[in-house]
Amino acid sequence: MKSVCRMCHGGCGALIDLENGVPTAIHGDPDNPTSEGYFCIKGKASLDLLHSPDRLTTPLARTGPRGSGSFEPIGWDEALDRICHRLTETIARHGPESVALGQGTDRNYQEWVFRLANALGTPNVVGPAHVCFYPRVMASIMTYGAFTFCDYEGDPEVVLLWGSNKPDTHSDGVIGVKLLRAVERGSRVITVDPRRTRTAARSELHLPVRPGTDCALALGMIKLVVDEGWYDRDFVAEYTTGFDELAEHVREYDLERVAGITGLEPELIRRATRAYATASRACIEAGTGLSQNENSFDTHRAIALLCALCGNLDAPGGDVIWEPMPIEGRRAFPRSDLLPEEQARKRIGGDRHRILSMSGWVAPGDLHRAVVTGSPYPVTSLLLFGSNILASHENTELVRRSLEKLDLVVVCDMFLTPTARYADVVLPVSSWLERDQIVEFNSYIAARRKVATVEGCRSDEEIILALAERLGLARHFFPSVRAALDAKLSGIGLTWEQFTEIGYIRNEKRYRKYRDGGFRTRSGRVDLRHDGLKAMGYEPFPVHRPAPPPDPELPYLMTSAHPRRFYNTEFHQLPTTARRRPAARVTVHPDTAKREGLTDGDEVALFTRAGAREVRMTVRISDSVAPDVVLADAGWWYPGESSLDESLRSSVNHLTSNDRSDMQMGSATMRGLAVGIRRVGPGRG
Ligand SMILES: Nc1nc2c(c(=O)[nH]1)N[C@H]1C(S)=C(S)[C@@H](COP(=O)(O)OP(=O)(O)OC[C@H]3O[C@@H](n4cnc5c(=O)[nH]c(N)nc54)[C@H](O)[C@@H]3O)O[C@H]1N2
Ligand SMILES: Nc1nc2c(c(=O)[nH]1)N[C@H]1C(S)=C(S)[C@@H](COP(=O)(O)OP(=O)(O)OC[C@H]3O[C@@H](n4cnc5c(=O)[nH]c(N)nc54)[C@H](O)[C@@H]3O)O[C@H]1N2
Ligand code: SF4
Ligand SMILES: [Mo]
Repeated sequence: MKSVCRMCHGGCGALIDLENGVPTAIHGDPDNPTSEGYFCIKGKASLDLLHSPDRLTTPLARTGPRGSGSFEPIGWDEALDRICHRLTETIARHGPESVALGQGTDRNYQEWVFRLANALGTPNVVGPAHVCFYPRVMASIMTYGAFTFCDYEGDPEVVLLWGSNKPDTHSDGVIGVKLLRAVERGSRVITVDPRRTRTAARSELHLPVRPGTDCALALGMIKLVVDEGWYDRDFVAEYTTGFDELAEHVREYDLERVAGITGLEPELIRRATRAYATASRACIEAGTGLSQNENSFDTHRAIALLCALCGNLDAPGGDVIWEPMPIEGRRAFPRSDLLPEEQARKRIGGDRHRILSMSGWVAPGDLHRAVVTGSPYPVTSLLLFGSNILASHENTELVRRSLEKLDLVVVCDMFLTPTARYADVVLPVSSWLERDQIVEFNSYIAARRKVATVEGCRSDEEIILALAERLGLARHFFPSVRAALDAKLSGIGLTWEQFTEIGYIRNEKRYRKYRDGGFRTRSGRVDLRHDGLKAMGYEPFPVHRPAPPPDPELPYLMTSAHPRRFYNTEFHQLPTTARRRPAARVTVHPDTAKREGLTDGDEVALFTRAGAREVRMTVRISDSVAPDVVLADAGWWYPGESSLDESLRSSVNHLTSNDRSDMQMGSATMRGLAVGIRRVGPGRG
């Protein structure tokens, strides 16, 4: 049976062998036109996930204190009735905004979560959007009126991987395989990353930037492009606003100063800028390495400006504006029209992180503070659909206090995660092999097929339909998931049944669409200067905000990356992925190891301010990071530990906080955080 893998964001074609209706093996589908048979270690762990003995298979109701992990099994009807009874009570008392919904990393049911929120009338959906993809999405939308993706099939001369480790984090057919093919056909790669990744080591140029300083680098590159005349004069004249003022704005970002801020050689910055700006076709893959600090939105906006200036916007081999297929998908399915304007205005943090709020999300720090303080109004309930927030949201201590204060916590998950232990009701969900879904990417849509059943589990879509019905919202939904899939496809004249026979439809790509009708911005052009941002109280041009002065007690800049074998906080209980990585790792330079008396494999404590929790990790010594940088694994928890503290002992978000966050998006500083390091003893494994 053919399906589409969902062990990461990717969408590799999967072939599943079935014996008597039970999946027994899984491989990459060589006939899939995007992934061409590629299948990674996470994909291969899919059957571990399907058959994991740790899977939850019945709803659970809490019997002990929050966090204790004491539950009793209950039936589905009872669980759903209990939840809806409590929700109805809180909505009657405090209004629908007292109910927050939560979603983790983007999954193919995200639009269902937003539809439920909109139908309920709550503007509060919390998630990691602020530190993930949305700083880039919103910078792009604010600048071009649309979102772009790298056109690897258009044979870029230069690919700039900027805070993005795509070959490891998106090795799939949507990005990784296409990038690889482009490189095979001659694309040159430039990598901007504090760490010498496998890709950085093979790149034509590697810029080992100091964590958190990319905004200064981007502004310095813009200045070079302007000064050297490396920009596309015709495009700038005809399709942009504010060029002269931008040229004036970047004057203070001269090469020497930018080199000082970023720790890079001036000549290296110049070579990289020249290579990118003078290439006839070039694209920028701007990743999460840029989205987790107080400059996140302005960094992505500066990069968006650089792309436009150099004439690479919507150009072959450049950054191409996405035109979604006419299905009822990510854009239309959430039904934002159902949320009354006066409710939308109540979105928590909407007055602080306005650009994030425009995208419909609430930043975790804003939500948890509101829960704990009761201000600006009571938030009493949290329904989480696939998010282990005690490990993934910044500021773990605040998250824990919030989970303790809430009247109702519901967690839909496959496993009893640390977050699920805090729930009043846990609902067991199905894995991707147990679901019918439409998978929507920029380059194609495809059918994910239900090939297995784990008794007792339901999909998020089924749970949302059941909740909607009990809450009297059925009129905004569908009689079944199948009916919803049919409705989603009606725009292309197919039913789900017909679509599964085709399996895969490619999206047509068109270049330079702005030539008929301009850009979808207020001016119809690319707003280099953005007056809308100014009206909201922000700078009309990107500005680099420097880090606080160094603290001798906390001499290292900690950053992190998403690990190759795991997926955010997932797969730590699966034999295929967890076998060779029993503990979280922090990479330190040999000079650091010498100064701190560390040997490879030691257990160390990472710490920030006095009195705050420490994080325990295993040391790996390598000169792939600079002497003042340490790189810690993100997203760790230990499923086998019965104590919550032990289970979360390597979770880096004990160290992160909301002290320095991005003004527009609320992005927390997870990369470029000052820490100290101390040897604890020999390693645990
Ligand atoms: N310090 C630091 N923190 C980070 C990051 C970082 O780099 N550094 N990265 C950030 C980023 S980019 C992201 S996206 C977030 C990720 O944060 P989250 O999305 O919260 O990721 P996970 O914690 O892995 O949560 C996924 C949970 O959903 C469950 N799950 C999997 N599939 C399904 C499903 O189909 N339905 C349901 N209901 N549950 C499912 C999994 O078992 C898991 O417990 O973390 C952010 N936090
Ligand atoms: N295998 C695997 N794949 C994943 C995930 C996973 O957990 N595992 N998570 C998924 C999710 S939710 C996301 S958002 C994406 C993220 O995918 P990417 O965008 O590739 O993000 P990361 O791997 O988090 O970080 C990219 C690179 O940024 C570097 N970096 C760290 N700090 C800085 C900095 O200050 N500046 C610059 N320029 N670079 C920096 C890191 O060393 C890393 O190599 O991956 C997705 N794919
Ligand atoms: S890259 Fe992603 S989609 Fe492809 S096999 Fe691996 S986990 Fe699955
Ligand atoms: Mo993410």
